[in-house]
Amino acid sequence: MSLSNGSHVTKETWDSHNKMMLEPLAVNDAEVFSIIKKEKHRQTYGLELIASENFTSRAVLEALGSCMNNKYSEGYPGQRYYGGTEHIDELERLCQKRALEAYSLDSDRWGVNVQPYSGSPANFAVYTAIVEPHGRIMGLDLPDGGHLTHGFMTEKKKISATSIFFESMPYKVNPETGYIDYDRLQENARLFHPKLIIAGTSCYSRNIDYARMRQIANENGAYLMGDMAHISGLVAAGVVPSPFDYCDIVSTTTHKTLRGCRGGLIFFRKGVRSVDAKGKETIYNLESLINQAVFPGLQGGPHNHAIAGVAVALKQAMTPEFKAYQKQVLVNCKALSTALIEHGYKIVTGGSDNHLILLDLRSKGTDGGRAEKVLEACAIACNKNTCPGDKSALRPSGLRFGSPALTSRGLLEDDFRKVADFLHRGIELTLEVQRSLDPKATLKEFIQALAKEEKFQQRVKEIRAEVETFAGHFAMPGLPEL
Ligand code: DSN
Repeated sequence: MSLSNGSHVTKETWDSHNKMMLEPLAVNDAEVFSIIKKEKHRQTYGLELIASENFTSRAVLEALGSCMNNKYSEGYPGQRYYGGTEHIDELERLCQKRALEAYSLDSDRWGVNVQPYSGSPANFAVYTAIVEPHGRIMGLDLPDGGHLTHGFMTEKKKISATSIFFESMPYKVNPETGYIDYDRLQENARLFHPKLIIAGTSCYSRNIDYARMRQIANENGAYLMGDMAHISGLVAAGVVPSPFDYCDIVSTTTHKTLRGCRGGLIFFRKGVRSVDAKGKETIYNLESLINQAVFPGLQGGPHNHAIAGVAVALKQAMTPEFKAYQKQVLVNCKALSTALIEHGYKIVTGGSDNHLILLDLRSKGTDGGRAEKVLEACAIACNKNTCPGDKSALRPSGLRFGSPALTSRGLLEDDFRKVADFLHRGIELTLEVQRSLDPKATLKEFIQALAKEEKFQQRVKEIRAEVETFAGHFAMPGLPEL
């Protein structure tokens, strides 16, 4: 049978197609639905301590799951390569306006691009915009707490595209104190003459001295870019120093402390960059360079559903509730740090100014990889991380913990002290498993012993059951079901 209009599609198939397009996920794809449900259960009944993660709000997820997903809109508001973009233009302009407002930026002095798909593409867009191929970039080394995109390479291999397409010279933290070694950065910058210095981190628990980095950039005529991905929510709330006071460019993701959906933003200065001794002004030309680098340089159509979600998150970031949340993130992180120190652990730099801490397990005789596996089995998510002075990135000595996600669920200081107790029990178990093995046992052998030995599995079960009961008491932001 075919449709009366001559189509080759049968009525039955077409009715079925139309029904399929309206079915809820649970009916339409039980397999994906069930995986999402399992992940929802893991998030709800586990302790999420990954410093870069957060639980976004229901409103953000609704915007993200909206019809904005359907629209192509290459170009920028008012200058698109597709028709039908009037509402997309309105949305993108609103998102830009909110981004500037959330950081109290004057639109005559700053602009923003809200199209980057996430932080890594945002950073690469900045580099391609203002640094020529093989131009020089200095960022914090990855093993010292920097991000891959800040130019990571090893002795053997250039890992990040930043180090492949540009010349990267990292700066480091002082291995004794764990603080950024600004003197050494200054010395090396005088030799290397970078075009761009990046003030940003992925695992650093202290405030960055942006004034000092500005001074070093100025000595070399370099641009200073702040990558505030980890701390952008804290910056919006005004509870940590702002990179906007000193940087020419600021990049960020939108889903960490800012608590939106996944996305990226690039802020750039406009107007006068410098005035020479004769009073001659140099004007920034970052706006067109950065906009062109994002589109058409690196990306195609913007993810308009993500821009909608980011706009919602930025509105939330301007509320008193958000500021209270960010203050609690800091207090909770300090409570966690203090409780772990009381349990006898060493925290790199001795504490934290922000949302994360780095636990150094060297004095305990174990490492981050083994402890991460045991904690994961106990329904606690965190990640292994190198500590300053680690000889090998293959066996990182530390664990990174962050307070943003659990604070979004309503945990307070006493709850974080309880979290510290769970962590301590997990690490004690790690040490026991390790003691049962040859000191040279590999991580694989460690994991096998943990999974095989009845007495270890019993302990995991006990801790996990307590963690799940504890975590299950706290609200889970987001959509009720998924
Ligand atoms: N993956 C993020 C982090 O964990 O810090 C950075 O992109």
